[in-house]
Amino acid sequence: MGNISIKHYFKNNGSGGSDTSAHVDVEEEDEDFEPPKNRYARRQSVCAEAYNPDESDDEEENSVVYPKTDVQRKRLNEAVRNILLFKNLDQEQLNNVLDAMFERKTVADEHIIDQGDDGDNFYVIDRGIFDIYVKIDGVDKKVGAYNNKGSFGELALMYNTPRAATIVSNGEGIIWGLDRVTFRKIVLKAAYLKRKMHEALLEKVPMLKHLNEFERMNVADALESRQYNDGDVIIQQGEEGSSMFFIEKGEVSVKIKDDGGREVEVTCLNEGRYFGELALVTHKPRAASVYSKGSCKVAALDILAFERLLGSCMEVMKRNIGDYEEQLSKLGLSNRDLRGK
Ligand code: 1OR
Repeated sequence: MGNISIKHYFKNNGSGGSDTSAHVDVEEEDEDFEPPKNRYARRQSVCAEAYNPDESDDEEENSVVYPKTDVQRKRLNEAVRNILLFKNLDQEQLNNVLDAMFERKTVADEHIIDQGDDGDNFYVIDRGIFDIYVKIDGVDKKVGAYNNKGSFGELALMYNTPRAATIVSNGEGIIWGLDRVTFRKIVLKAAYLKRKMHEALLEKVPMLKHLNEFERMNVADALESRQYNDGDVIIQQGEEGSSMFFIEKGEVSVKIKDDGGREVEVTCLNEGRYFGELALVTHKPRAASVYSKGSCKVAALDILAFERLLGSCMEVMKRNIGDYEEQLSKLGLSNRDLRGK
């Protein structure tokens, strides 16, 4: 068990050429990743050439398409399912990326990447064990291994730096490669645009006004967009809470069951408003159900990121419980206990 943390630096496109490097922490949860058991197990901070889509020289080149059988496509879909960097892609972008990926069978002791080389491809693991070596005092030391899932090779492509580690196939395996140009043109650009969009959304949220730029950026990167259609349930009253939500587009309806079990609309929320924080603050079941009104798009922040990144907003959120209680009382539902321990 373990996780890989990679700090990304994107360049802010300030019009006056100001270079305020943005900083974000992307985490890829990978249950089968064995973390290195030494001082290098700590979070990595990588500060190198920043990504700036306006300066991207890769734009005009078209991606190659590697035809795949249905079986290959299925395996590839499965392999990329939990790759965090791909979560920012819309369906068309994902299809283009999958088209451009090529299958590579590996044999025992094959070096997929050598530390110090230039970056060519990003790799997603289909199956097999891949050992990670890093030069320490000039000697290759094994610092971890990927076990049948995960991805590697993104750092050199993101920052135009030499490969930071050596990756060796431990036995036979299968990986899917994605060339540098397509990786930068589609994957990196989508991650950059997602951050910008979510930062703009978070700036509109008064509760977050005392987060500094760096904190807001980390929240922006932790958000995951979700699309809902009219009537879809986003939150079900009584369930355990695992995320809070910021409304990116559209409206939601918040409903509470009255004492007869009938649902009563207590409020409607629109763009820039948030919901779903109460259960995360109080550690009690969801106090209301939330439905999409028409189509809506929300940005979800999971409970772990919530606790890690929004600690400083907790007091504001606790104070808001008073407002909820007031609303309930107006609806004659004041017997509800919203507050947790
Ligand atoms: P890359 O393009 O630099 C080597 O090519 C890849 O190995 C790298 O991207 C990462 O995807 C992957 N430090 C640096 N790169 C690592 C590490 C790592 N682990 C996996 N890669 N570690 C720090 C060791 C000093 C291990 C951290 C858990």
